[in-house]
Amino acid sequence: MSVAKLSPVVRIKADSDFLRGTIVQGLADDATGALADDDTQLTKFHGIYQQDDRDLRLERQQQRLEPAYQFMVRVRVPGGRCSAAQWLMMDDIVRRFGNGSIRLTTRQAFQLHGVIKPRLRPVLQHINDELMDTIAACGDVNRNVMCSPLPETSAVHRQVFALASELSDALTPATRAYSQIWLDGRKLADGDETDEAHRDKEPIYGATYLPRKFKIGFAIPPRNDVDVFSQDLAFVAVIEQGELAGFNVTAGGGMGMTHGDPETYPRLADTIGFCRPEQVLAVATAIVTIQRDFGDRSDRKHARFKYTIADRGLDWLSAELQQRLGFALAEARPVTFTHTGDRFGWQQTDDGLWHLTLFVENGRIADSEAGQPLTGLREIIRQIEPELRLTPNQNLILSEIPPEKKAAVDELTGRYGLDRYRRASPLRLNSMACVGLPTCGLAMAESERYLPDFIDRLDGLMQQHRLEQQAVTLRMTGCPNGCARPYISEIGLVGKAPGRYNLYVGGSAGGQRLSQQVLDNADEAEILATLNQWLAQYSAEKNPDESFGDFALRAIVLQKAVVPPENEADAS
Ligand code: SRM
Ligand code: SF4
Repeated sequence: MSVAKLSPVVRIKADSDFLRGTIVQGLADDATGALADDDTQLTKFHGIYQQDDRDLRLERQQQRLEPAYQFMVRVRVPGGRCSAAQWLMMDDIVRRFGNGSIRLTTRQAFQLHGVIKPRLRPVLQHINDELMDTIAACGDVNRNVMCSPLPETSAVHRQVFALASELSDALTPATRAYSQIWLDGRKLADGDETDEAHRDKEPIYGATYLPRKFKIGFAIPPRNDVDVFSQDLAFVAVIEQGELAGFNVTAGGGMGMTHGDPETYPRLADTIGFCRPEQVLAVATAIVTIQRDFGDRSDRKHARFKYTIADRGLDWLSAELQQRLGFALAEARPVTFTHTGDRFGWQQTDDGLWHLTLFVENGRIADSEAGQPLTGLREIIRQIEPELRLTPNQNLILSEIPPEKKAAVDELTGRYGLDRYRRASPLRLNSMACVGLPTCGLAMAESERYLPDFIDRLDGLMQQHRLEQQAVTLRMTGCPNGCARPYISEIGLVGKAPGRYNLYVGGSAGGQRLSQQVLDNADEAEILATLNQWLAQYSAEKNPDESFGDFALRAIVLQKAVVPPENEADAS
């Protein structure tokens, strides 16, 4: 490919001296709250997005002020596990340096919003002090590695989580830029900056990193909470006689698309074989380097691994993989997924410890006149010192609690109103919204701020049709990028313009099937009227145990003949 055809971001990366650019100079410039344009591409690799408060845009424009620049900082939490001390650090920094809220993401990470430029360094230093980091939380690299947070068999979970964690470390960029820029040259939590051999070489990524972001997840069936079919690469645990036999490997999933551009589309991953636990690192590294070498670097809209696979085919991938590995993947083994959602309330694992999954609506934890969940969690975590697990559905598990502390946890969660999981409808408990307005620069419609009200109204319809106990996955995004994975939910709403959404239905409860668009650019009244009609039909005509997604496919989507038959994935 000629240099002229490369996308501009490739040049920014190549010229950046391993992700440095002029970030240090930009931080020192107090004439503006922003960084240089090129540097805003580079800070993503450091887990930092430049944003502005979109609620204030017009007012600032009228006052001839620059936009209200602020930064979103994403903290990596491999497998979603963090300690009580790490949580308390996050609580402290959002109160002191952010907008007073912790945001749990759909990839089991933390986000804090509203950090102004002079506070970026202190924030990253506090995060580093608790042995966490933000490097590679965003950017054209492997992102936060996901892992089912609460499988019932604790020994298998420990093994799978250990692999997810090891892989996360192996794929972390090696550049010292992060440490030099943000930590004033201090050592990265577990890095070694004195080692010349590792200095500013990127053995896996190279100087221009990957063509685009890359995402990996580990699932433990029957849970598909990490939504394996939406990941660039995923490992599905195969458990035989209670032991971890290995993993089915899936590749080429992705959600993002652009309205009106048929060259872009959500794609389900394909199952490409089986590997043993000790082969995971090699397989992942080989796949990442295949995407590094063959991914499209000319068009960022066509640069995800899903397009590399769609263009070149699975036979090509298998051959390339075998050549790099020196062995072929074995045949995939049977596995079954039943659900993508979280199981709320208390669960005990086979080591005798208890885990309490709390519902966090759209992942946002902030104190307000309506309640004090942030403060409540701080008190519980100080007193009980649980391990915390962030779920792939934006919820939170107070984990590893000994039986004698259970009653105290119940009392505290009740006192601070953190026990909504006991009262909320199954529809709400299975819902997710992306961040959207006012911070996301790409949002076309509201999502996080709007979904709770929309659910109030949809809950009313569910009751009317005697479906109030029915769990249906409902996901909303403010644009077609798919951050809440709406294209594999049973009901998906994808923002198109203020107050207007495309409606998708027909995804499966286990996340193996893409949903199909049934309404375009519809307002709330049209969406609710349409769903009302289908819920009535579902209530009257569904087969025993038939999910809304399966019914919608059979009775709505296929009747309209809009679904291509190949839109179903199989993990085995
Ligand atoms: Fe996302 C971009 C938020 C998970 C697909 N995503 C963004 C940005 C950074 C907007 C931007 O580029 O300026 C959003 C920041 C909003 C804000 O104000 O905080 C954003 N994405 C999120 C989060 C916080 C949504 C949430 O509500 O939890 C999730 C953070 C995950 C994490 O911890 O790493 C988040 N994003 C996802 C997912 C779901 C997943 O990974 O499982 C997807 C779909 C899967 C996929 O990647 O295909 C996703 N985000 C995108 C895309 C479309 C990528 C594509 O291939 O087209 C963009 C836009 C882009 O990259 O150009 C995007
Ligand atoms: Fe922003 Fe769109 Fe992602 Fe929502 S789906 S957070 S609006 S990029």
